[in-house]
Amino acid sequence: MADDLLVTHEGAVRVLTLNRPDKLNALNPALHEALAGAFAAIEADETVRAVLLTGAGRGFCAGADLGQNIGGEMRDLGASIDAHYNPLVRRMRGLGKPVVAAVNGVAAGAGANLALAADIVVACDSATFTQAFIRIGLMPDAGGTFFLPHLVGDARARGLAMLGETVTAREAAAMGMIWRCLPDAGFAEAALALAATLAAKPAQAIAAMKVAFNAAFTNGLDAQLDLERDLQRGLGRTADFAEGVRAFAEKRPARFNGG
Ligand code: T3D
Repeated sequence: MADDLLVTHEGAVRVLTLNRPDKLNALNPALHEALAGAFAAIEADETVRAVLLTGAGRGFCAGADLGQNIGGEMRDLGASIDAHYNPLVRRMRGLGKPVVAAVNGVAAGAGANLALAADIVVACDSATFTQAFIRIGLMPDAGGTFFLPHLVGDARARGLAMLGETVTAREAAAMGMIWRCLPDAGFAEAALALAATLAAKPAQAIAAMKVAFNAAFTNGLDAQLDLERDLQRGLGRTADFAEGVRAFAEKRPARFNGG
């Protein structure tokens, strides 16, 4: 259903709101299709400079919809991961624009890892994160076993995954799982302001950073130094770099246009 995902435009920010609040925005095939379509449109639209992903109601996302016969004997979870979860995570990480996850409530299972696939994760005080998979006999997917050790270290990653305990947004911020925990009051506005701030940054520099940070997960230092050199060489030829240096010399705020 088209309404499973609300797509709105706030200046240069495309806001994607998971909208199945009675199911804590659990992911079903229709919602996955809508997300895939929305991200494809964002990729193609030069006017979109940042993405804000959030949830309607009291949840961010409770992972896979368990009402869709997910435990059925004949269900191939690998096929569903291939069709939906892995392309979504790859798309978010590969997108040359910043993605902010605004975790407005419960984030469980693949819902938690969907948030961690964003570039910057903020969560409100009352939000929680649960690697709920173990509770139903599964292991983390949607990049969880990749993102978690990098974010919080191997020891905590294993504890979170194997015990399936819930951590508060404050705890998540303290252990480096997310960027910041923000007050409940005014959370949506604060998250949008953060996305708008990112949208106003030099777009090519942000895109280059995504390439570099993605590669850093697998590169050694030498390869990473070479990659930084190549990316910076490209950025040194951009209009935004010229404008940034000019603005510095003229002691005024820079006006970046993405060029
Ligand atoms: O093929 C594939 O798709 C494989 C991929 C798998 C990836 C995964 O994500 S596996 C993990 C799936 N998610 C979970 O196991 C989490 C299930 N949900 C919960 O454990 C709890 O709901 C929460 C801890 C997230 C929140 O608990 P609470 O007490 O705040 O809320 P609740 O009362 O449990 O849930 C509220 C409603 O949302 C409720 O519906 P009702 O009874 O009011 O009609 C509940 O059934 C529904 N809901 C919550 N999570 C899901 C869900 N409905 C469908 N699917 C869900 N995942």
